[in-house]
Amino acid sequence: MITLLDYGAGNVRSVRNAIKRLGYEVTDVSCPKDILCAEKLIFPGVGSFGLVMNQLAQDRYIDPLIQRIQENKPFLGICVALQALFEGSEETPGIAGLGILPGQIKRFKGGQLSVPQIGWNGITLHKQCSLFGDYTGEKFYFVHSYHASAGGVPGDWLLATTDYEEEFISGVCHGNSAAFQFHPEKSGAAGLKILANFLRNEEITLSTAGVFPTSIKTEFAKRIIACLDVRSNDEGDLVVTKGDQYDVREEGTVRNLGKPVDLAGRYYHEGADEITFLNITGFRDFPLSDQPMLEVLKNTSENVFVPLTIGGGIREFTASDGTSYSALDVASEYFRSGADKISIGSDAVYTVEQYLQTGQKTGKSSIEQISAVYGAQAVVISVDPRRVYVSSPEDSAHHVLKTQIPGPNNEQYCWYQCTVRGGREGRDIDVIQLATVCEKLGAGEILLNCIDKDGTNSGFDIELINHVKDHVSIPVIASSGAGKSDHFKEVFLKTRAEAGLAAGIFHRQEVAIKEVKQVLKNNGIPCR
Ligand code: 1PR
Repeated sequence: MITLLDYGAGNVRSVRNAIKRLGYEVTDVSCPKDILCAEKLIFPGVGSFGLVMNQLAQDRYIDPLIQRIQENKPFLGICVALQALFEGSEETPGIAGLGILPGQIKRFKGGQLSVPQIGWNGITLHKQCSLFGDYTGEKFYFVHSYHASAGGVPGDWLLATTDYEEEFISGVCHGNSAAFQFHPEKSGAAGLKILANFLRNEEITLSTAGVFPTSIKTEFAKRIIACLDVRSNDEGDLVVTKGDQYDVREEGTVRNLGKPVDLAGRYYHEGADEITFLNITGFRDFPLSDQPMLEVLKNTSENVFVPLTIGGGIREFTASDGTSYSALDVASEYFRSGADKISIGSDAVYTVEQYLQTGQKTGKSSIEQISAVYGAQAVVISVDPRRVYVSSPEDSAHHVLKTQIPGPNNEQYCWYQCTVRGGREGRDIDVIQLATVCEKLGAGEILLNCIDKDGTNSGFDIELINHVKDHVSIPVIASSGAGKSDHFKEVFLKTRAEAGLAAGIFHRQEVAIKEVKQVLKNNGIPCR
């Protein structure tokens, strides 16, 4: 029986699912005594440092946690739970951590690489640890803006470090207590192996016999994401569909490219680094009454151990019985059902329009509310822009760029207009306004679609991606237009996008994910 410290924030369903998948029962901590009595305790830290520490204090869990670790009882901390072992964090100054390890958690400075770090990275082991078995350089999934600096951790705790422009602590271990900055439950087979070793063995063993630190270079990987646009077809079944420039109907009927749970499972086994579901009719159907979509998420998270993003319909809503739901309520239900990140489309556009009128943050927008509770890294903005050609930069008040792809009347300039309601309605706001304000409001990542390119198989819109990347410091996912493996190579060689997303070529089995990865490897582009 494994005990889980779930204090109700974020996605702990995936940890639960991973434990169950490995054949163990899970019980929850319900009082301070459970922390001391648990045979094995897993603490999946989700949310901000302050939120975690305040919740632990409120539940009177701080002293038993410290006591458990001091008494050397099996303990595994994940992500913010590693950070909580330290004295405090720049994320929430003035709030004390558990103080088992010295020093403060710091924010990544950011430079060439985006903050948060979202994606797969390797580790350098500083000793042999039974949790890893024979480590041969597998990558693990990280998602964080704050980190413990390498150097400050006592040698008897130091287990693993990772480079992300600066070297940080990715693993600590002392006696039977271990904690990782990465998410084993989201790191595919490599992560499940760590969890299995923790669950199976009575004790964690450490040894410095051998050559340490290991010489394996840690390298941040470019992600390949499979995207599933989901909606009900005319028979009422939830299907994966795919449009051409957002038109998902063929001869009047909604294209059916397969069942969402089956396809997601297939992509996981084929090596997708992440899976995104977009509920493409979410703008008109209220997601919380869309139980089949929530079931899709729940069922997928039982079998898929890489990050899951879900978008569609994240906004406030008043149901027919008069009950009001905030965007945070909708997002929370998605997180509880297994999502690691949520993606906001139309509502982000309306939020930015309002912000541009006043220049004031209200704290009430979906982006701000969800980011405050779940962290910036959990909030993706899905942008649906289309090109608007102009003859000269003076012809528009928007962010205009000179393009190598002239317009129908040989125009040499264009700007990218944001749309809402699945591309049906253009708004007077450009992609740079949208991306920069969303970053300011607390978004952690941009999913950059392109209506002109969607479904065309003609390659990503390199100009658009560079245009956005030049204006934001959060990660950008390049989306729309992939037609062959070389398009991923092109996007990673010509832009600084952190991830490439595709739908049609994967659904139609024209290109396999492992083929894409092989092309990246052959061209020296790091990938998992
Ligand atoms: O506005 O918050 O309810 O979110 C709705 C979400 O649904 C948005 O993220 C929006 O992008 C998406 N969406 C709405 N309508 C459509 C449609 O296709 N009719 N799909 C749609 C957007 C675009 C990509 C696609 C890539 C790759 N799909 O996600 O997967 O373009 O395609 P490709 O590789 O085949 O070229 P809200």
